[in-house]
Amino acid sequence: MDWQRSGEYTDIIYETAQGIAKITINRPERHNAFRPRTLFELEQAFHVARDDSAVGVIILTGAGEAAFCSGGDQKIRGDDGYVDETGADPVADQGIGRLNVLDLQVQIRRIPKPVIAMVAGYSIGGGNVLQVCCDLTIAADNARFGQTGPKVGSFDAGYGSWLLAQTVGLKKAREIWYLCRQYTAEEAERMGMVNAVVPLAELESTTVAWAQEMLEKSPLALRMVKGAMNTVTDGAAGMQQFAGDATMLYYMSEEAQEGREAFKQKRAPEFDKFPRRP
Ligand code: 2NE
Repeated sequence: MDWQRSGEYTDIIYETAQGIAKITINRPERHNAFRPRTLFELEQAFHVARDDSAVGVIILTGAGEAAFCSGGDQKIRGDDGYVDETGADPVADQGIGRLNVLDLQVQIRRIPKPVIAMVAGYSIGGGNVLQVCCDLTIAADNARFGQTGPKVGSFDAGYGSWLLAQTVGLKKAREIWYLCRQYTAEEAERMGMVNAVVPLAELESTTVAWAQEMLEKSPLALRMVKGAMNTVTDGAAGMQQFAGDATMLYYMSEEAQEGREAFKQKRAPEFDKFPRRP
């Protein structure tokens, strides 16, 4: 793939090629642990990918072969969240403790395009929660999955526990969180936490092939199916997302456009010409 790099980032890399956006967490010296700045940049990159109508599928990955992501950067963890060094960035660095990975999890869940986690090496702690939030996961055979929260004085009692339980079942999710063990890629596949395991050398080509297969499908159909998977469990927020999609589709109909045109032309709308469907 001839990846084209764009954007000004320090902690991530944003690239696109042939309808795919690839977002790479680029802190390999810390096994791609994230700090607030990393998450602000990831949010920005996902926003760019969402807005780009040429992009149909998004890949989230980590730099290097040793880690996808090792969660929150414990070396900059303060007493009320993760704190960037002061001075480097006027927004991220205010000495304020943040847990802004939670915003990213919601963003991945709501973005109306499939997101694939491409996992080589460690997928640990908050990093594993991120891959759980992605629509699909392709793992290299060197991948290792696990939660560490109760070992390092942390937990993710939101998507990190509930969505994991929905994905692998309650008993297994409890085991993963209570024991803080690591699991191989094959074990993760058996428990339904990843879709496929491939040799490390084939990780990107396989992930791209899965993305290309989805790019051949109807974008609106994929959008609606993704939304539908979340509607029931996301309550009012899920309904609001689905209703927003329904509104978008209605706006695209001649019936809705007749209402708009009638208003602009200062006349009564002629809705009679549209069928009242059974
Ligand atoms: C991932 C793991 C198991 C790898 O172990 P190993 O032995 O292969 O590598 P090593 O030497 O531990 O790591 C390599 C370098 O990366 C740093 C290490 O400190 C080391 O650098 P040096 O100290 O040698 O300079 N590194 C790795 N992970 C880091 C991290 N998360 N923060 C800062 N530096 C990190 C092993 O490294 C490990 O267990 N890492 C910690 C995993 C972890 O506990 N993550 C946080 C969970 S809590 C969380 O993510 C969270 C949440 O629960 C709720 C909200 C938000 C976040």
